[in-house]
Amino acid sequence: MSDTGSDTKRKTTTRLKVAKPRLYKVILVNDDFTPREFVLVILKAVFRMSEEQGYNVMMTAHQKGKCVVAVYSRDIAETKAKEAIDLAKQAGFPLMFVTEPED
Ligand code: NFA
Repeated sequence: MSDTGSDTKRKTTTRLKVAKPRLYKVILVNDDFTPREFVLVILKAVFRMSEEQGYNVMMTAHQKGKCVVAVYSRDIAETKAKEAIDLAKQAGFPLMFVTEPED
């Protein structure tokens, strides 16, 4: 006799989709106090930007109020933003970075 009892029957349902982890933008916020050259140092050191990339991001924030620096997993985005803010604070500047999820 065939046995289809619950003790031997296997579960065959599968999940069709697993949500992808959301990515987060790190955004540089302009202020009136942090020197341009210091912003550039931070962008190069923390976000591994070239002189040219860093200059363009710094100037965009300077002129428009803010600029997306890069996109990372939530953990990396928050860690890098905090590192950058802490370095600025140690140097006596109010430089600010914020993170927000990508659409
Ligand atoms: N606005 C700052 C200045 O004129 C430079 C700056 C750029 C600060 C981008 C913060 C972000 N010294």
